[in-house]
Amino acid sequence: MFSFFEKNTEIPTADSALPGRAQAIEIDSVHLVTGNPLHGPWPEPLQVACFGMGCFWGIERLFWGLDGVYSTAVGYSAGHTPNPSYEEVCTGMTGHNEVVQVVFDPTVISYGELLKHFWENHDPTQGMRQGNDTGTQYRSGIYIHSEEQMALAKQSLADYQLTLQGAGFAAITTEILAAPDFYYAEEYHQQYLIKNPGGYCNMQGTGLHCSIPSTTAGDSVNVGEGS
Ligand code: MHO
Repeated sequence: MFSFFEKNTEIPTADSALPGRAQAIEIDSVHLVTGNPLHGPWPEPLQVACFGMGCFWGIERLFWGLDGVYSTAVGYSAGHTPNPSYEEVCTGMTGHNEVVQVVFDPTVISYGELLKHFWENHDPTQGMRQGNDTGTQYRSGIYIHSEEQMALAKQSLADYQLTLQGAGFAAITTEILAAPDFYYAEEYHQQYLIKNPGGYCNMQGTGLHCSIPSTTAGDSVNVGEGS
């Protein structure tokens, strides 16, 4: 549909972004794979992580398959437009990224382990693109929910940058932001690859190993400072 045009590679300003709407998209309440709720509030000790790694269909499947992951959902985040539609996100005029919200039990899988899966399953050096998918909605992003997540994200970025550099890759373009609003994507996008077995999956890593980050107690970081 957009093949004759260069897809937008600049995030619009809040003023130039599409206006969106107050009404949230309604989606089913139960995850088709885990059987758990798609919406919070989440019982203790569950925590929330959020990642942008390109087209969200394959990325959601990656995370729902991990031990300790309670629920996942796909949505739009890190842009300006409230409650956007997929078509609006595809215009590049919402500023949103395609993201996966991961609800996990940290006593079974750590945030550091989720980060390892994040880095190893996409190419974080591609800017406003992931493989064949081009545009600001395919950028690499980590949207953190706590200072601990921020510290681990920054540490793992620095470590993985060295690994990538050693293999001849360019600089990491991943954005690390204090979790912006998360808007659920339309029902047909939720657990898409269960509804459409054999459907499009553009998940491709660099093939380079990432070690699991660990922070020392007392690390002090500024949430929202960026990477
Ligand atoms: N190239 C894919 C991307 C889908 S994804 C949800 C398509 O246009 O169908 O961005």
